[in-house]
Amino acid sequence: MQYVDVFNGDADGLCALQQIRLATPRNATLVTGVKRDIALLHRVPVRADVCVTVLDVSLEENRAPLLALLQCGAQVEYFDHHFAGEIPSHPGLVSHIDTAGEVCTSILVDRHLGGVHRVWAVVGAFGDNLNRPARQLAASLGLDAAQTEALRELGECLNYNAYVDVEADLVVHPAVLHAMLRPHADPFGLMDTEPALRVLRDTRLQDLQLAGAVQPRASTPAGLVFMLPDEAWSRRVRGAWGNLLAQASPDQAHAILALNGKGAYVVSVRAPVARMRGADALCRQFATGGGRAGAAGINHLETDDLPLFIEAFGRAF
Ligand SMILES: [Mn+2]
Repeated sequence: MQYVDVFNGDADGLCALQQIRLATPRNATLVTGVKRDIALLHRVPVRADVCVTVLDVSLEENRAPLLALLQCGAQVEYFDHHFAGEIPSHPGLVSHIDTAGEVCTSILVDRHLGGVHRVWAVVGAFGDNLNRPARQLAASLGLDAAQTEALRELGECLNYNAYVDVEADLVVHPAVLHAMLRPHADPFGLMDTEPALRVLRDTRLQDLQLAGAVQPRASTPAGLVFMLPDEAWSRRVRGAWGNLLAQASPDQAHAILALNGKGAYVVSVRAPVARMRGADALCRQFATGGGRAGAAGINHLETDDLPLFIEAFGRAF
């Protein structure tokens, strides 16, 4: 039997797999990538003697290769919290899918395992920005404030790593991170003893410092528009920096632009935290825009359309 572990390379995917492999050690082939690389199942060989564990990637996005595997006689166990569409009914598939708001894959695995490696579910939930459930799980373990804070930092650093567009911008490949975490049932102290994690922590801090020195490109009564240089650190920092800006100035909207590698801008917009609305409506005025009321984006804004965007931003909030 060939075992394959397919997992999202972010904190939630890593911490879901960590719990499973601590509970059931198994030498599996790893299939993973950056956070937005979610079509992963097509990389698994379609054979009857393959046993696949899938973590934290949408079933809907992986439906065709999943059906091919099941039809071929493979065994698949699937844990996820993203949109799934109709879940196939097949004797080869065991699914643990829950798309409720305050759930992530690490929490689903924690439920499945009866909490035996819950400390890693706390790390995964913090990484997926689910602070309330993460703190509840930490409290159920009797962790104090400093321990909880250490798990939050670990989760955020693991997540920071995966938040890039392409593998070339990763600080550490998620498969390498998995191998590094794997021997450790206890995450405390890892941040200080594992060189790769120290690199992640330092990189994140340096990137945030570089971003903090960038002056706004435009300032409107509604908020600020920033343009980041075309550098790897810009691509890593966008999401984390947007969150920090939003928290630091809750009455202001923020837009962060950077080149998208195709001669145009990619745009992230955050509505003012104090009134989480308007970001999606703004972005949908442009052909490749979309998202949620509080956080939205445009994948491809022609550089000539920058003044148009700034004007629309000023009116949107
Ligand atoms: Mn997740």
